[in-house]
Amino acid sequence: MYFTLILALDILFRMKLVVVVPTYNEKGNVENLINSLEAVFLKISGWDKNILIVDDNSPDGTAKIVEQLSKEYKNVHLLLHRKKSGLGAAYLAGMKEAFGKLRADAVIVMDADLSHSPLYLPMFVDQINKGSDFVVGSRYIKGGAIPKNWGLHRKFLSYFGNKTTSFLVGKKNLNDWTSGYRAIKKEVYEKVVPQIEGNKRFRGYTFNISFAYHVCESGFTTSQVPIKFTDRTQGKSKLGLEYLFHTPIFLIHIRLNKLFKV
Ligand SMILES: Nc1nc2c(ncn2[C@@H]2O[C@H](COP(=O)(O)OP(=O)(O)OP(=O)(O)O)[C@@H](O)[C@H]2O)c(=O)[nH]1
Ligand SMILES: [Mg+2]
Repeated sequence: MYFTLILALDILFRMKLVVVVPTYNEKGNVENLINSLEAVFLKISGWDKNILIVDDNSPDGTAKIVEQLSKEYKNVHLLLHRKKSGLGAAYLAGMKEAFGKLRADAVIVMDADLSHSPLYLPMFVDQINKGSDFVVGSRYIKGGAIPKNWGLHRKFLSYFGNKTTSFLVGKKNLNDWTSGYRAIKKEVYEKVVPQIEGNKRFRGYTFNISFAYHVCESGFTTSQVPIKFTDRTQGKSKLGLEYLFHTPIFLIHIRLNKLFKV
């Protein structure tokens, strides 16, 4: 009786975590990802753990695999869009569903291609438990890494892109502004999203930079955990060239705003 009561109270007061994963043509990765996440969930206590896949009607049938797995795992959810509308839109729709319908207290956003190892998940939850509002998986702090086999141009763009961003936005508390592996508390979502959702130009990498910038500007407690980013082995990258145009525009905009405020 006493044990049942404790169990009931535990379930009632447990915080809810939703891992939000945007997918487009990830049939070679999604099952592996979901199985790995379910295994890692067993190492995280005190949270009700869930997965939300946000698929843009991938032609390769990713959603079918997720639907099948959601019968096996009751904590797997699918948000299916009719057409491809970009990574930024998928993040926004995923967070809206997670914090709204699924009643999440915190969300962890990650890629489906296993470049973001599910094994790092407990580190993010640990930081949230310790009081962080926003946690970034960083490749540019001690213990983090980018793939050795990346071409020089990609290494250069990623490393100096992040350094330049830190300098231009005038914030030194984050080292990896473009990282798509992050934990976000509900308070952060509610404050930041109204500031950025109208701007359709900021998708993908620029979305991540502008989201992180507004988190820092709003005075939330941020922290970083080191991640070793690995290249995908299945499927193709959807990373386009849009960020080469949109990111500098965003950074110039922020810089000019700051100059005119002074
Ligand atoms: N729903 C949705 N997901 C997307 C879209 N574009 C990319 N994704 C997903 O977003 C995640 C990141 O995309 P990737 O193509 O891996 O991009 P990246 O990790 O920045 O680049 P790589 O290092 O080359 O893999 C993956 O899980 C993709 O399947 C989109 O338009 N809609
Ligand atoms: Mg990737």
